[in-house]
Amino acid sequence: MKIIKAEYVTSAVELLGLLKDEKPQFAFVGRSNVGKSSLINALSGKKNLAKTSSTPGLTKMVNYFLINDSFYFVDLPGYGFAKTAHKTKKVWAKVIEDYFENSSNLATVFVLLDIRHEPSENDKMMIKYLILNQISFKIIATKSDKIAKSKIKNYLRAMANQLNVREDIIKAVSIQSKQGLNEILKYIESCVEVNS
Ligand SMILES: Nc1nc2c(ncn2[C@@H]2O[C@H](COP(=O)(O)OP(=O)(O)O)[C@@H](O)[C@H]2O)c(=O)[nH]1
Ligand SMILES: [Mg+2]
Repeated sequence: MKIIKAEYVTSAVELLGLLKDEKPQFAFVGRSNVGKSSLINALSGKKNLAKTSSTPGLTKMVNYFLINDSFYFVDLPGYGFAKTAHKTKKVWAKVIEDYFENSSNLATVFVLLDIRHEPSENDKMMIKYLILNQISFKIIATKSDKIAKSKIKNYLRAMANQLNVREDIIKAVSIQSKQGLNEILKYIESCVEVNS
């Protein structure tokens, strides 16, 4: 699949602003700075579609992008860096849960984790939340260009162990080397075909 059209549609800060539309949605979630906006831009082939870290305000919103007039990329707010004494307390924005609970047309959630870092408690909680709520998800290990090619597989295996998930749902991706981008596009294409 080639993305020939990608346009910003709207942003939401709360439940009321969430988009009501039948087209399938692919959501990108993960802590701030993990590379959500960059990945949306790289997949779309547009440099500034989703604003990257230089525009902090937008990272608190749910941002919708319509792709090829047929599905959405949804850039969700980052988890932030908040450290909490109460480990089990959910620290992600309420609008993230509002989004998951109210988007019946959610095709897949891409959970992004930096390939170099151990999964945080928030990452683990997010994955548990998605499993518990039977929401389809894939894990994306971002910034794979930051480690030696020969080590990527070991990093993915360690991440799968730490998260207690199957290795084959984790894909290494880089916007610099372009690793994994085509594979994600192919996956999205297969989901869109099923949904339409
Ligand atoms: N080296 C490298 N840097 C990346 C990659 N993806 C994102 N970044 C950088 O990571 C920073 C945060 O990216 P951004 O997309 O704004 O993260 P977000 O907060 O999750 O949306 C930016 O400086 C990006 O250039 C990647 O694949 N490789
Ligand atoms: Mg962002």
